[in-house]
Order: sequence, then structure tokens, then C-alpha cells
Amino acid sequence: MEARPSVDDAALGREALSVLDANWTGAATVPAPGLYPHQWSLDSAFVTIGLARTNPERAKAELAGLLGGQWRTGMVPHILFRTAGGYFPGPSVWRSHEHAAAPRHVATSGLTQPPLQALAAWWIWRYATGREAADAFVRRLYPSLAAQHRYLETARDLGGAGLAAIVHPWESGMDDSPLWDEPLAALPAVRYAYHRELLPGRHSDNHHDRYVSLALGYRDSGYAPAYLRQEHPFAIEDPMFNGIWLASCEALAELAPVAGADPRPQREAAERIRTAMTARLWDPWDGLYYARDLRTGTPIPMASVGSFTPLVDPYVPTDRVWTLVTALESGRFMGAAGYPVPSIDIRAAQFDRSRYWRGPSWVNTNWLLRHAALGHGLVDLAQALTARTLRLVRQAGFRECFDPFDGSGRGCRDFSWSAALTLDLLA
Ligand code: 2M8
Repeated sequence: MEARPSVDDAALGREALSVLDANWTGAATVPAPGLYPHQWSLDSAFVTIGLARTNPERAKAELAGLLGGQWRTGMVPHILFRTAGGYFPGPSVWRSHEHAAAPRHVATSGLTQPPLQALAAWWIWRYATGREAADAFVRRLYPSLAAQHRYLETARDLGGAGLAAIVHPWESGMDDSPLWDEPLAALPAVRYAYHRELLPGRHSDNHHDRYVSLALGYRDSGYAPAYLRQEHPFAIEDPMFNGIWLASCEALAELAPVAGADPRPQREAAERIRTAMTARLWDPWDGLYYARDLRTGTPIPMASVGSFTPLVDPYVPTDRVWTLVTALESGRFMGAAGYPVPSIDIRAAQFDRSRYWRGPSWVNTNWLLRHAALGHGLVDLAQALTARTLRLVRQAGFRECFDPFDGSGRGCRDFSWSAALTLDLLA
């Protein structure tokens, strides 16, 4: 465990703000200097939430800037290339400028990430001190957020049951999770020549070649929804992605009256997702939500932190909440690890305490589960998640992720969502 002098709440908050200042490009907050030198949509949504109370103007700029990169299809890209910083795959791979629906002023990727943006907009609105300005902000962003949800409903309901499918591990927010090992292994072996030195270094070459091949196949189809439906070999209904979408639909329904819009379509979408998650992703025997592989038509029966994130829906039935919380607090997750919440079941053969989404604990998933716990009135669980997450960043700094047993930092330093969500936990 790295030793750090103990810091009080005020000093921790100041440190978090200075990380976010250093990672601000003038138009967006990059996830971390060096490794991630552009704007990522999931990271930006968490940064927005973290800054909503301490620096609302920057929170608004972050979210509005991200939505400025939205495609005319409604798709919010997972990366907006904001700097000259090297990252693979960069603009020359995605070639967004060749697509009529992509924005002209910024190059983007062609994939998306969990749609947390409406929840982030609601976070800004609910904590705003100036009502008029907050309402005006919601009126400005509402059409983009509604279009994002429409895109998921139309282009991404590949299973036809009301859930959005991810078409690449990068869309999950948990890119190297062992959840995707089997669907990736089922893809044909390929080998590409590319700038391996620019890769984050967390994946085997084997996996990376498949990541690139999935991205190129989709790109070469012209990012066509019909290609995703009929040919694309990777399509998964993921509980974390859909749980976040559900929460964003509810948030958008709350914001609809502010924007003079009808909340019913968002409430109906939330209900469709809720029903479909129960029918397709909930495993009543194991008492967990599992991802579902649409190409094999079977669940991926591996317990991950994503198995619990559907709890962000306050309407999950009480008996299911208790089943999930029992598993979460068991020796498979929080019970054995001193520093919650391991990204994968500690007892799984693939669990690796130091490799990104294959075992370590993350501030963003802890925050989501804390938010979920508060929605269900589980105050003790929320307090435990808050206290132990703050202990992690106090001891190891704003690292990308953490060893769940000894709390030592893993991945990048000065990681934006770890800093931003610390601000929210301290508020
Ligand atoms: C990680 O994903 C990127 C690909 O998008 C990567 O591995 O290079 C994930 O942790 C993802 O959730 C995150 O948004 C991104 C930037 O922090 O890094």
C-alpha cells in the first residue's frame, strides 16, 4: 500500500479540483494526462456529476461540449478527439468525417458508451442554485438527450425486446472485463499492423486485434444499423449499460416538464427496459443480473459489478434488492475485499486483483452503487461505500482503479472521474 500523509476533507477536495483543472483542455476534461488525451463520453458524464455542485458552470460546459459531438443519428460518440495527443485507435481509424451524420468541427469515434448523460444533466439541474439558468440549460440540452435515447431505442435494440445492445467491449465502459472473453474468442483470429505503443497496454494482442477488427467491420459498413442487426458478430445486452440507460430515462422524464416536453415517452422507455431486464437479464436462480450474448442467444453467467448496477432503478422489487445486496455484501464481492467493489467475483477463475476491469475496484462503479443504495433507502450500505471509497483515494490518490484487497492504486494517476466523484462523495 502506498503511504500518503493523511488528508482532511477540505484538502482532499482541493486536490480533486486541482486534478480536474490540470485535465481541462479548455473545452473538455480528459480522463488522464498521457494515456487518455481526449474526451470520453462516460468519463465526461461522471465529471459533470462531480462538478455539478462545486463548479456548475464547468459542469455545464463539459456536458454541452460532449453533446456538441453528437451525430445526427442521435449517437453520442465514446471519444471526441480534442487534442493532438496520440491514442489508438485515433481519427484516422474511425474516419468520422467521411460520415454524413458526424459533426464537422471535431473528429469522433463511431461507437458509444453507457448513456449516463441525462442523469448528469439532472444532477446539474437538481443542485443548481440559480433556477432560471438551470432551466434554460435543460431546455437547451433536452433535444440532444432525447435524440440519444431515440437512437438507442431504434438503432440498438438488436434483440427486439427493448434493451440496447453493445456492439464492442469499448461500449461497455468495462473494456477488458472477462465478461467479453468468450464472445471475443468466438471471433475469427486476425492480425493487424498498428501502433501498439499507443495502446493502453491492458489487453493481450489477441484481444486487441479482435477489438480493431470489430471496429473496422462496423466502420466499413458506414456505421449502418442494418449491418449491426444482420452481420456484426458482437452484440450483447449488458445490465450495466441498460441499468444506466433506465436511470437516464427516468432523469429525462423528470426534466421533460422543464423543457416543455412530454415525460411519457421517457417513462414508457424506462418501463420497457425494466421489463426486458427482468425477462432477459435477471437470473432468479443465481440471484444476479447477467449479460446476454445475442449472437449465441445465451447468458454470460459471470458475476461482475455490473450484475448489481440495475439497482440504480428504485423500482427494482424489494425481494430482488435483498437478494442482490446479499450477494454484493458476500465474500464474493464486498465481504472479502477491504476496498469495494471488485469489478469481478473474487472467486471467479478470471479474477485478477491488479488488471483493470478484471478485478480491481473503481470509484465510478462504487459511486453508481452508492447512488443505487440511497435510492432504496439502504443508508448503511451507502455509508460503507462512501467511507471506503474515500479511504481509497485518501490513501492512494486519484488513481484509475485500486487493488480491492490492499487498496493500492492501479492504472493512471490523476484520473478525472476518481477526482470528480470524490467531490460528489464529499458534498
Ligand atoms: C477505458 O476504455 C478505453 C477505451 O474506450 C481504453 O481502454 O483505452 C475504460 O475504462 C472506459 O470505461 C473509460 O471510459 C476509458 C477512459 O477512461 O478507458
